[in-house]
Amino acid sequence: GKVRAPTHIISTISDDRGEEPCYAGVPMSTIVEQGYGVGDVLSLLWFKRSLPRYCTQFIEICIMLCADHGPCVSGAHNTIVTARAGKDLVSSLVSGLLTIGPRFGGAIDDAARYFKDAYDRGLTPYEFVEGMKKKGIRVPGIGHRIKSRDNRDKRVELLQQYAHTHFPSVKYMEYAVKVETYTLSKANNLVLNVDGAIGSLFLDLLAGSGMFSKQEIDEIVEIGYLNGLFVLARSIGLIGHTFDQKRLKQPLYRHPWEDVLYTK
Ligand code: Q5B
Repeated sequence: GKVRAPTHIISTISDDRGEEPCYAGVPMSTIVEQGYGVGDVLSLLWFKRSLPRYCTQFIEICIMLCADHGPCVSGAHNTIVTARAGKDLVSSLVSGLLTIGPRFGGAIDDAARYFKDAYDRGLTPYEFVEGMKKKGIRVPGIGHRIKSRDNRDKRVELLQQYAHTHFPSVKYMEYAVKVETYTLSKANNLVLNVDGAIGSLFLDLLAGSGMFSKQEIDEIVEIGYLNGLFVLARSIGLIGHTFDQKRLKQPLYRHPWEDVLYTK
């Protein structure tokens, strides 16, 4: 009989061999004709399934809310400096993306991991936060440079409002809010930040939608899908900053001497 040579690549999310490309088995004509949105496409390509409308709308809200946060944040700053050095779009974009990590925008996966572990183990916020402190780990999803108890992050409020209205359960988000109440008793800026809000609410989406098995949820959290939301979203803003600098014909950036402490 025929012997199939072993393939070098296995792929399960998309197929371009037929008349039209398919995302997780859904043909492009269906995607266009049925009015799928970016949230639906992301669900097909990342989770290999169609999710209910309230979930895909939540994903789209995350993308819109995280698309940009001004020129002063780490990512935009890198992109602006790179664009002003005369570099191309892709270089400017990736230079901004490379700042996304545990301190900036890339705390969503760890927030989901730690909040899930703490909630599932029944830890009180006190036990959780003090346990993290003993280990010398900052609580991912908590703290912000400019947001505080008196200057709340509107993005977090909008996500919470949406989830309260549409999600069947918000147990992880409520736990994150209890953690925030405790951390705010320590310092004014230890608020639940946008990473923490998305991390905890995505746990609620995964657990409450009935679309994922427990094993699948554990795998998603372990692999770490959720920083991808910030990377995807912020790419929109970083591309915008690149075009902005080019349009403004901004010269090479040089940081002022006065703003550097030269010391031995
Ligand atoms: N302390 C975000 O710190 C920041 C603590 C903490 C326990 C914490 C910090 C942090 C976890 C990572 C995280 C996402 C670095 C942030 C984002 C997107 C963004 C960005 C934008 C956008 C801010 C002062 C004292 C120290 C610390 C203690 C701080 N955080 N303790 N758990 N989580 N958070 N990142 O203000 O005793 O003096 O040593 O790492 O969730 O990135 O808009 O800018 O859309 O672009 O620099 O919103 O919170 O404070 O480092 O001087 O710390 O607070 O141990 O205590 P800061 P520091 P002590 S959202």
